[in-house]
Amino acid sequence: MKKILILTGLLILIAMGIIIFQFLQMEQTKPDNIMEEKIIIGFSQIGAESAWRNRNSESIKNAATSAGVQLLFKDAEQKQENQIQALRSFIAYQVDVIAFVPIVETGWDNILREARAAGIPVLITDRKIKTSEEKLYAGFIGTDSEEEGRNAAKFLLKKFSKADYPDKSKKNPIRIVEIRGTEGSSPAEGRTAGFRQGLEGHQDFKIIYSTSGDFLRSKGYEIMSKYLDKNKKIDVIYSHNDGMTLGIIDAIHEHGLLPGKDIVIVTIDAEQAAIDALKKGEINCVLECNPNTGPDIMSLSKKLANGESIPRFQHVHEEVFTEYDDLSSIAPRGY
Ligand code: GZL
Repeated sequence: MKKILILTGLLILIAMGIIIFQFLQMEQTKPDNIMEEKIIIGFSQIGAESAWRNRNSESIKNAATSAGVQLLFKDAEQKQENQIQALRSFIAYQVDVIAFVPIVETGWDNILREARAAGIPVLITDRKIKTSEEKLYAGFIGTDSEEEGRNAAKFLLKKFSKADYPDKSKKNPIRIVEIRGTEGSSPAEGRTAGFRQGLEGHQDFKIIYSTSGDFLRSKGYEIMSKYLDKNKKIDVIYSHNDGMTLGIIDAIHEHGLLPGKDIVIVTIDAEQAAIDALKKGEINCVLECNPNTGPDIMSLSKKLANGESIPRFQHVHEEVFTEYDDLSSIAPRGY
């Protein structure tokens, strides 16, 4: 009798163990048809000033769809006040995460304090900001504008040191015109500073004119057209984005000069039109600035929404394409 009772008890214990194990297994593999609450991200984009910006917006929207994130996307039409309004509306809506491209570096402290008071983490993307308190935002993901500027200088040092320079002699000084991006934006600041760092100690390079074209093709054309009306003695144009460069190339053609030959051209972004011009010999160096940050923004935002920390600064991978490369191997740019 006693043996039967012990055996029965053992069988009950084994059965209970199997049931508990199966229950735990079920928790681990929750059927994916159970709707997880969607993370809500408020995203403020600066506008649509260039092909690069449009590609960046497309990358973010596509990534949000793939990640199953609810994206509140607002276009600021190039105005900081519209961005601040957008961020305030995201706070009122109590989004899980705020992400945005700061059109300029300064003027964000107050709205970031409001987000912090509301307990909403902020991810800065593409362009950087200057704040009085570093902890006002969780982290940054984007491109390294200073490195882009240094790489522009590095190409020129190579170009003008090579014996095959068109007029077979090294010009002295090498006269550089710089067309900068939006005043006060981190890419314009970084590309300006990095370029000068790269030319430091090379006295034969002289920046004879530098002005802002606001990353706009129309302004690149207008500035270069007016400059060439007065002075055609330029050896290099360093343009902070391909949009302005395409306008600059039009102006150079209209003034009877050959872009890429009479005037060496260095540009940043690597949109397809610039790569095509590089292949045609109208541009000499294209520095990639990677717009495809959507997937990274979504994975970082999900971490923030789950209360996890993220890297303070994350720079995306970028290539350098020059006239010395095998240009047939450049992958299509997608924009
Ligand atoms: C750079 C980005 C710049 C691009 C331009 O990170 O902010 O803005 O270089 C764009 O094409 O308008």
